[in-house]
Amino acid sequence: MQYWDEKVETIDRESLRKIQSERLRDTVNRVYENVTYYSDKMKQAGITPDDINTIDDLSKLPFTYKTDLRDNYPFGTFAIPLKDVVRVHASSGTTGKQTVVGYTQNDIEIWAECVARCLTSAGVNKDDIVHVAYGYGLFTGGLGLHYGAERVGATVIPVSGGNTSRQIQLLKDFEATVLCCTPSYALYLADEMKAAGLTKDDLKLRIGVFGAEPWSVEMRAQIENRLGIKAYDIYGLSEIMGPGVAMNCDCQEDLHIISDSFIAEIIDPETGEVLPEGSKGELVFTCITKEALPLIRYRTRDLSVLTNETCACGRTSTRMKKVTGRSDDMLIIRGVNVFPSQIESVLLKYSEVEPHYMIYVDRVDNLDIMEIQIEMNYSIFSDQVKKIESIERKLRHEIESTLGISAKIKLVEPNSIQRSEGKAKRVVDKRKIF
Ligand code: DLL
Repeated sequence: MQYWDEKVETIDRESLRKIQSERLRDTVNRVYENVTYYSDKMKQAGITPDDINTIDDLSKLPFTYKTDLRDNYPFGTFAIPLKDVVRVHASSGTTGKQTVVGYTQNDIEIWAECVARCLTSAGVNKDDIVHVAYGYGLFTGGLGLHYGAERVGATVIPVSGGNTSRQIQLLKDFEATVLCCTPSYALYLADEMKAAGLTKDDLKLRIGVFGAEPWSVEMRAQIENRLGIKAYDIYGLSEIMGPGVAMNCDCQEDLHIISDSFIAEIIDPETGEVLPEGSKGELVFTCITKEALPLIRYRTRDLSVLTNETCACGRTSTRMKKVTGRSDDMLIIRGVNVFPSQIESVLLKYSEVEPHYMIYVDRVDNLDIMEIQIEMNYSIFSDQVKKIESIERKLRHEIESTLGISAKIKLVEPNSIQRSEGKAKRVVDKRKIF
């Protein structure tokens, strides 16, 4: 069994709880002192840092939501002066605004350690050649895996996303042994390899590090089979750190959470009540080693199940089951997070259309596709096709630049989209992920 940091990874649970409690106390003190947003929220809840002694006191603390980051956009939730922030990343917000996250030098070091721990648990070592096809940039995927793989001492190929034929050429020529990308892109790569007349024997891949979107065990079997690799699930989210919050070990069962940096809870998404071990509910994370953005009880909206039983691999950390969905309406399309409200905010700018729309998502030849049907209003209904097409084009450009991915736009007749009496149903997701 390979460990990155055996002492911490196999620590007894009582000692782990002690470390978690100490770090929680320290974090709560820091945010109370340095982040007005947190001190206000704690005062409203009638608590001070003195009320938080062990991790059993965690549930006294208020939740943090994605909207809290948006309301304090861009840097209002940082717990340190901006001059000490060495890196910023961002992910989709629920409206036009990005959710901005920051890191100190120490945060970057710990992130690299977390990812190194994850990669090692999947069997990656310094002899590996790691092809990183997650996007580099504001998205945490590329740089997160990059620093972790370098920390392991592997040879990193920072390819970023896109240009599939070049990806295949590089995988072949540089003889990569580890592929890091979204699981759907791994299958798409397999399709394109086949089309180019290549088989898995033309590559040297042995391990896949796949995440950033939900995927099933059946999909894992398919990828493993087609690429001749063992495929591992890596989980994370920008707000908490990025990739490397949790990862499969060699058992490929659940995902080990880096429990000395992140405390996980499962709650009922409706009531907020903490649920007992083994229940399915929404994952909530508290960061206990972060300096720039130590979020407290962050509502991920991801649905999972936790267990504290020691794994067959010997690791004692809390484990989470594969994420099986969300408790909100966020979609992940080609690895990009999309909120229907982002589309709505674009539509509201156009007088020719109504904010009545339907999003159809499907997976065709292992590639996610999205069509958005939008109601035009009577002002253009009887116009020439040319005018309607020109509005479709404008909307396509603006929606693409807002979401970061392309979508087919189709304007439909006024009043043709079904109105709902309760919560509007705006998404039809035909991808059968689970
Ligand atoms: O997707 C970070 C990441 C990059 C994880 C590369 C793994 C690999 P965000 O863009 O902030 O960060 O999106 C976070 O993606 O709340 C989940 O809904 C989803 N997600 C991430 N990993 C997994 C996974 C990155 N392994 C959101 N399984 C999260 C299912 C995942 N969903």
